[in-house]
Amino acid sequence: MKIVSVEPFILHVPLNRSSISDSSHTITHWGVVGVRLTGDDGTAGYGFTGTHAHLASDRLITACIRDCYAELLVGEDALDITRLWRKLARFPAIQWVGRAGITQLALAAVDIALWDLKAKAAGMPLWKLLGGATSPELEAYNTDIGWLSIPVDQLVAGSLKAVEVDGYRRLKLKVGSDNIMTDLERIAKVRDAVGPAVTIAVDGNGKWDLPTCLRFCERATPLDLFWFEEPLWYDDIAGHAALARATSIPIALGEQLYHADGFAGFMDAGAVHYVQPDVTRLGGVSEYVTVAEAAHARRLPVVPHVGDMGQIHVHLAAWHPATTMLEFIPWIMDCFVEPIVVEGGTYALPQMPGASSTPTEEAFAQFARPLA
Ligand code: 0YR
Ligand code: MG
Repeated sequence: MKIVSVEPFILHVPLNRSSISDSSHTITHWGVVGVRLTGDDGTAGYGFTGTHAHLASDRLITACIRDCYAELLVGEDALDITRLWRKLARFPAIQWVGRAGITQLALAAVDIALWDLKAKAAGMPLWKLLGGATSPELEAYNTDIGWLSIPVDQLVAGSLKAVEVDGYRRLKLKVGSDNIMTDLERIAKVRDAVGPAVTIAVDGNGKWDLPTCLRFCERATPLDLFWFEEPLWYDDIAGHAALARATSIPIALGEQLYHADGFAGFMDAGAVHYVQPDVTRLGGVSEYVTVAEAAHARRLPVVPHVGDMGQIHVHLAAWHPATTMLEFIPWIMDCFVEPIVVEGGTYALPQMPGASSTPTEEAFAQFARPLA
């Protein structure tokens, strides 16, 4: 199937409340920044990365697709994904200015669109094409109840509702306040409310330094935290290794890493226990698989971060044997032809051909932003 057109797009989708904050970001919209690749038989493949809906930087991503990658794709066979990925990722002049950041996010959008096309051409959902589902049950953990911007009474009420009404058995709470006692009190109140059987992970989004994390972990240990995510600056392998040695709380990270090499560094240093690759940042499915396999070879669990809000990761998670749970944030699901479905705290398997990455016509009509 020859690629005949490469059309980037930007959608800015409003969140389910006016804004949310973690320790490092405050956002009002989620950015779905991607590309439609059309084959000569008329099939369209869609891929996208996830952003904080900042129009100027989103346009750098679509400009990279339009001005750098498009001419490398048009006329090529869309099914030769491995070769095409290398053609784009290793194109000397682009690699020189890129390799991480904008060019890698743009590459992820293209690669996911290629996999969507391939799965559509094969007439099966991506998880089936990759090898079939191995998780008997893909558990969802709820991040959307736990933003740092949620006042503590609402945090407790939302956690209780997620457990008692919606059936979640796993929650994640944001931490990273100026005073660790604020965070400890918030977690303790949730723990009191939901009881010992519900797992509670926390996510620092890279805000604190090592001494702060050490103090926090010592005081948080009785709260039985499932993991401490991004406790320190994203690339600090030695710091995470030191923290991992000092605490019994498992370390999770990976959402800000661009390559398998970074993951290998953390794993070799014993600095990560829950490995969190994100296909929308790693340049696409092939690099994601490299990370998942490297983790699996070390028998570490893989729990992807959902820059795509789970649309594509549900396929990767259902397929890959190192993954038995997946983050859930319900921000953009209404924008897709086949939205993710979570019931009773469990993800449903997608059934339509493709990667569940096709936005609806209504989503384009409502949320598309101009590329220039
Ligand atoms: C909001 N999930 C995360 C969101 C999320 C961030 O800034 O992007 O909290 O990516 O850390 O685990
Ligand atoms: Mg996180």
